[in-house]
Amino acid sequence: MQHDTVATQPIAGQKPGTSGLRKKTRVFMEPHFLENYVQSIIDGIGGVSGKNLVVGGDGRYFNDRAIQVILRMLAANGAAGAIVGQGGVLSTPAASHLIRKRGTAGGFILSASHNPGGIDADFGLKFNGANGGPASEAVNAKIVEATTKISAYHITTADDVDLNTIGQTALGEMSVEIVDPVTDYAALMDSLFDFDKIRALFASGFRMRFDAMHAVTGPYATAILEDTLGAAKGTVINGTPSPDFGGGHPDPNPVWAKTLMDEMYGDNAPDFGAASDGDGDRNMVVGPHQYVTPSDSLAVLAAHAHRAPAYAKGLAGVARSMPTSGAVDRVAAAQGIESYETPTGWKFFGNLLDAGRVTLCGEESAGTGSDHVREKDGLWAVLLWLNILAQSGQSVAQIMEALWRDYGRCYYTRYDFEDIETAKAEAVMDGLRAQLSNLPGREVAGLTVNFADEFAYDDPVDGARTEAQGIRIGFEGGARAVFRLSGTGTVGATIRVYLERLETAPDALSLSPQDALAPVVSAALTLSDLHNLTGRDAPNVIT
Ligand code: VG1
Ligand code: CO
Repeated sequence: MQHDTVATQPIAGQKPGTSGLRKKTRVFMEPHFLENYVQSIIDGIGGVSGKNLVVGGDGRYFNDRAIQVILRMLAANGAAGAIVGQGGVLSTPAASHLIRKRGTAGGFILSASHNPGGIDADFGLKFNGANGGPASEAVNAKIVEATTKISAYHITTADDVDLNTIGQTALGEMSVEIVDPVTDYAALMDSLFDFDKIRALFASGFRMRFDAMHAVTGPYATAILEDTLGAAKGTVINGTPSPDFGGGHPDPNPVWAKTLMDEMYGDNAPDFGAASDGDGDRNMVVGPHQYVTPSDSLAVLAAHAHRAPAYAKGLAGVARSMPTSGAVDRVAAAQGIESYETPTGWKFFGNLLDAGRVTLCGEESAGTGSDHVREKDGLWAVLLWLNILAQSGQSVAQIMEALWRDYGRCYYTRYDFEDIETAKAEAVMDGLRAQLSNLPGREVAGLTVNFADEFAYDDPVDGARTEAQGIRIGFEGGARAVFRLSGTGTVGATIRVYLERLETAPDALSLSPQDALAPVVSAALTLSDLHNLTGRDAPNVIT
């Protein structure tokens, strides 16, 4: 078999500090673009000679073509073997599990996650390491460096590999194994949860709706919820993955999962609703007439995880990303376990999980997970919720009421200002940065600032320091506003404003989140001067 070496120049343009690359699909499809980035990953991780790697993606437009290129490049670069999800499909948590289970050197995951798919939408590619998690900051830095130095890539000339037939094949010297994407993942879920209890819950008439949003979790959710656990046929909606996610935005939040929200807030709502994102690592949970914020969901899982077999011995510790509300900290404090605050992005949980310091972790952006894999895991969170509901006999409303009564309620919302000119977004952040030291003691919108800083993180395991991870402004009484720029957008800059307010008084636990947060919103917008600096008077998305 012939291997070609093709001369190229640095074009990938991965920004330092980011994991993987997300770009417009058409950019990935430009001649040599994908090849250029794949070779940069291979060079950045020290080559793939003799290594085994997992390859799979969320099935979005260009997934199958990109996988053929990656396989031909792995073969040309001397890889021993590739394990590929049938049809080129693997959810991100399933890929993480496969890397761990098969002990591979890592894997290539093709996804732009919650970003829309299609030829005019977004595509993405990232590398996960041998622990199954997103490449560490150190490995990412090497990949970024490789993108700036690349001068050639290696590729095999060969026909396409048949990705649809399960079994062993080969591409030149490299073995290729096509595996069922669901089997291993479903077995892992079975090992963590009490499937008999959940089966009994469904058998008792418990009704659920799971919105797979035309994305990768459809086959996983159908196999596990309907075929294994006995949920009624039709429990899973939008369950057939499509290359453009049915023209939708596969982001499980109240705005984009509107079909599900309408049903859960309508007459005769099911007992439990959930949704997942493009690549299956995020989850949204909603009870009848009751949206559960991801920050609260993490706190619920921490408070009740012991009800599931895998966590019956209790948790080693928990971790949350900095913008996530403090709800889980309050649960951890009550259990006498450590709660870590990390920068945004799952890669920062990796060391804590590997070192056994934490069992559960989560982010306000609808990501929760545990030490069972090294990615957030949408369906896992839904199954843990189901296990908790089945074992406790409580409803979502009862679980939430008890959480707020026992630990106080962290009202929470996030405002996203999208597609802002980069210079204007930087001006907002610079403006805040410049006033940080003058803020403590200042009163804004009836709230007094008690601390203000720019978040930096010292990894407790390897000591690595990560700076400039968002601006935090705390107010007396436990309210907080956080500002940061998104690292996953593909057009302009996105400013995220995270707003939170803690209430512990029994008569303040059932306010409307909007009313409860109004003063924090007003303080945040005043302090940042966001409207003037960006010309935007309203966020694009409120979650
Ligand atoms: C967003 C979320 C962050 C999440 C990241 C990847 O990042 O805020 O919490 O880890 O997406 O999630 P940013 O930088 O845009 O705020 V996924 O499901 O898109 O891989
Ligand atoms: Co995702």
